[in-house]
Amino acid sequence: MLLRSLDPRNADSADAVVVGDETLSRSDLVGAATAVAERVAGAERVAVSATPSVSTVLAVVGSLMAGVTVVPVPPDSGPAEREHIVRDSGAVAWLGAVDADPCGLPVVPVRVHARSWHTFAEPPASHTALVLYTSGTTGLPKGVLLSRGALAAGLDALAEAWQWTPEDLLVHGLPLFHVHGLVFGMLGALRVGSRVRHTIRPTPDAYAAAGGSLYFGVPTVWSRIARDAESARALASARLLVSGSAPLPVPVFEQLHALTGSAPVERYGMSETLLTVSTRADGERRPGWVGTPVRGVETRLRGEYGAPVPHDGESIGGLEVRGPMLFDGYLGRPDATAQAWTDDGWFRTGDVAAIEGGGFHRIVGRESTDLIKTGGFRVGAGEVESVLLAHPDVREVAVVGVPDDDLGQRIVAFVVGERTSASTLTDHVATVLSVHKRPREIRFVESLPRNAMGKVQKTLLS
Ligand code: MCA
Ligand code: AMP
Repeated sequence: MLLRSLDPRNADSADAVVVGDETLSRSDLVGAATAVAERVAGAERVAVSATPSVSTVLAVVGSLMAGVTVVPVPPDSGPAEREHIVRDSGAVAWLGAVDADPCGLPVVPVRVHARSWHTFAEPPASHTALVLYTSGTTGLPKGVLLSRGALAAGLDALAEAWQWTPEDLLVHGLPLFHVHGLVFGMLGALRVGSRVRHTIRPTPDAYAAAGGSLYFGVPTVWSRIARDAESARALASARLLVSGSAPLPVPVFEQLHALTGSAPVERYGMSETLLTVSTRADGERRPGWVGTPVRGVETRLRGEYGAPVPHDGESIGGLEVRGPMLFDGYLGRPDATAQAWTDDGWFRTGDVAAIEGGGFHRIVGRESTDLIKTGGFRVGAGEVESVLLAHPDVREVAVVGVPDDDLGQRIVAFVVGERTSASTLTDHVATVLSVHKRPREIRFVESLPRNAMGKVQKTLLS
């Protein structure tokens, strides 16, 4: 059973899932999610506007019970991004409320107080549980197909690495439309059987007040906590503080260690691979390093033209992984799917790394400057550039990620064109794409640096 703790034979738990000020006992969750399952059973795929709410949890859990594939949609996505996700995924309905729908799909309500005790047969491990949309370097976001089997293997591997048990109280406030918040942070708790408390936003105050034993955050969350000594000290009683989705700066690691008395656990993952490398609850935690492969995962480094790179802790190469938690491909994109794997069956992460003889990994960066990580969100430069180019005041544009103390990288757009106000252009991006894809800065320039072939040299822009 994918969400093992929801087996009705298990003992109840009064506060199995808390989202903001909404609480579900385990039996509330099973009853209400089964009522959702009864309403959607038979549909192939449904879209969920994944607000941080109990309704989102019920929509996802109910669909998984009924063997219906879920397409989580960022609730702040603009009409063009939303339309792309809905059409590309083939979702046949919205499950739960949605603010605006450019596609006019029917809406199936999620009733928090409905109850059903019907039982559904467990769908096969090969069945697609989730289609998660994620940005590439160019073009529109692609749908990552994650099977039930991949989720189960991925969640068991991280539970083992972190000694995550039903005794834990997991706390986080991450978005429920990405792997980190939804898969690890919600489905993980429901598989392990620990309680989970979602704080709506991942603020230092909310984390400090939640009294968890296990906390998840992206580095931006941890650096904000490290700057708020009182909130950080309140986390001293937690068992594990886990950081991932982007590099955790070494000074933040050290401040957290000093303020809380425990060194954070760093781990590395991707929407396509779930979590593949992590430091362990019972192992070394080294600032700047993300640990060793989790159970079932193998990793290797490859140089240009596929030459092996030694695992000596110094040499860097393209990181390739394989394991039972990998995705099944990009929906409807056989070419992109084929390109993602090597001929001998390893997934190319697109990240550059070094691996020590003992198996410790250091993530050095991305192979392409066109994938930006801002506040832990993955944003394709090409996607933002296309939207800006469609604005009448923009003739040429280059979007880059510039180092930022708070966000890791911040999105900056270099624009050649009419010197319109910067907010006109950022607002334009937010009306088409998600809010976090807005450039933080627009810099108007006379021209973009290009090489002899006419290609923009992004490394000269910062
Ligand atoms: C944001 N704001 C802006 C702009 N962007 N205003 C003007 N121009 C902009 N370009 C607004 C916001 O709407 C917000 O307004 C206010 O500024 C503060 O925004 P921000 O600094 O972004 O803070 P935040 O909204 O608190 O966001 C920081 C965050 C967020 C909470 C850390 O970035 C976040 O939730 N990140 C998590 C991403 C994540 O889960 N990634 C996992 C991917 P207002 O206050 O009015 O709303 S999965 C993954 O990576 C793999 C699998 C893995 O390994 O985990
Ligand atoms: P996403 O698809 O949003 O899951 O983003 C995956 C990418 O996030 C990876 O390819 C890495 O570039 C980055 N990432 C995730 N975890 C870490 C980490 N611990 N350190 C450095 N980069 C990370």
